[in-house]
Amino acid sequence: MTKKSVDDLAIFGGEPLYVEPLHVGRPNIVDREKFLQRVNDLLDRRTLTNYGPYVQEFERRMAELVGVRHCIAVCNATMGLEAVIRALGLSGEVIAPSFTFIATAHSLQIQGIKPVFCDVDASTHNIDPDRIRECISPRTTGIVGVHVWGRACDVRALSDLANEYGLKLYFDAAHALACSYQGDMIGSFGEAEVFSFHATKFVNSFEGGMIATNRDELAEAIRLMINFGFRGYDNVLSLGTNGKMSEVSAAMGLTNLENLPVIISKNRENYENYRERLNGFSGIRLIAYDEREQNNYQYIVVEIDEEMAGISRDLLTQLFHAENILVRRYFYPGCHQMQPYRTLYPNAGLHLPNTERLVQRVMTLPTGLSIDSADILTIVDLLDFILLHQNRIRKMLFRQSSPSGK
Ligand code: T4K
Repeated sequence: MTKKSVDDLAIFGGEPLYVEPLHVGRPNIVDREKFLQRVNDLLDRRTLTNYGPYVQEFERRMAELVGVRHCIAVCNATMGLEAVIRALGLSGEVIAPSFTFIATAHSLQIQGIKPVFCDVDASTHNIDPDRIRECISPRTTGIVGVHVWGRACDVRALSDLANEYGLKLYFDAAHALACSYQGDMIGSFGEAEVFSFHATKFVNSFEGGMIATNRDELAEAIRLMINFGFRGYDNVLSLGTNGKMSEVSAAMGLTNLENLPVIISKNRENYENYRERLNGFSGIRLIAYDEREQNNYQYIVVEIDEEMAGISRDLLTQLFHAENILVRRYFYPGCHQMQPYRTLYPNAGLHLPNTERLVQRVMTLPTGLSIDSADILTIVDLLDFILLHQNRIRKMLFRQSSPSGK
């Protein structure tokens, strides 16, 4: 630990612990040689997009991994969600969590469908099936579950509810590649599930997404939709858009997918390292992964209990950022507090007590291939130092902010 006194903290003018920022979602880049070889191949072939061989291989490998009949590669997960929503014929209202990345809600609203925000379970962070019924109205056509942090939703309870009310159920599985629910791989549940391969995800294709489904007709409709509705040359069968994944993205995705075990093993090592070191910190709780399931461990998520820890998540974030350790407040402030939802549904927060509480408590910490045990030690030591000296830190911050400097 390099901080000897509170004055050494970067927020008070000390040297930041890191010169280059330490990120939560630094892209994992593995086997550069293999990737570049694939880039050379695709350049030689001059097939850059439009369902080329790498996209086909990527889809095939994903379908094998997930155990579904169809995997459809798309340019990003947001486009994937939009295509699923449209192909399912959803309209009116769809029940969605607010504790998620904004794309879950936007992919509905942009198609004129109201996301009706449902509260999450305080311990799983996932949509709470017990709160779904109160969100159902005559306009409800669907439910979207998000497997937040890769921890599976209560799929069974959600499926039962969807069946009972005749609603379509689909999943935003952006975080959940290579994770399982009761032993079965995520990707095979509901009507469809959508994975993300954004640069910040543990397996990336620069930008990219994959729709997984066992429904033949749905897959067919989505394939048409993401390719302008084309079936062969000069033959457009339906309304569509351009949601295709490029070959270079698929080359990156394939290369990273081949190295999935290496990345997961590093994520797990980091997770266990954090768990060991954070053990015993009052008011700081690292979320647990169910070890009976398959997990990708791509997020290191802590909940800060301000009363117990004595310090708020936001002050901690500020102190870490000053040190160039860019911890994140995912998913602050919650979709319902972002536009256009904040204006459209100003009272949504009244029904979301767990969400409101979580967005004030959650902090995600750096992990991935670029983080090693020395970084984790530095991060946890800094946390320890801050907690120990929090009273003095607050006093100094107060003095800094008061005009007289006293
Ligand atoms: N559903 C859920 C539940 C999601 O979490 C997401 C995406 C989606 C749907 C939509 O998937 P996509 O349509 O994106 O495929 C990031 C990602 O941009 C976003 O994809 C992700 N969720 C979300 C959880 O995190 P931010 O706000 O953290 O900012 P971003 O992308 O700038 O990345 C954070 C840091 O990582 C940067 O400060 C710098 C570093 N970074 C980032 C990129 C892109 C790099 O070092 N290199 C890079 O190339 O959103």
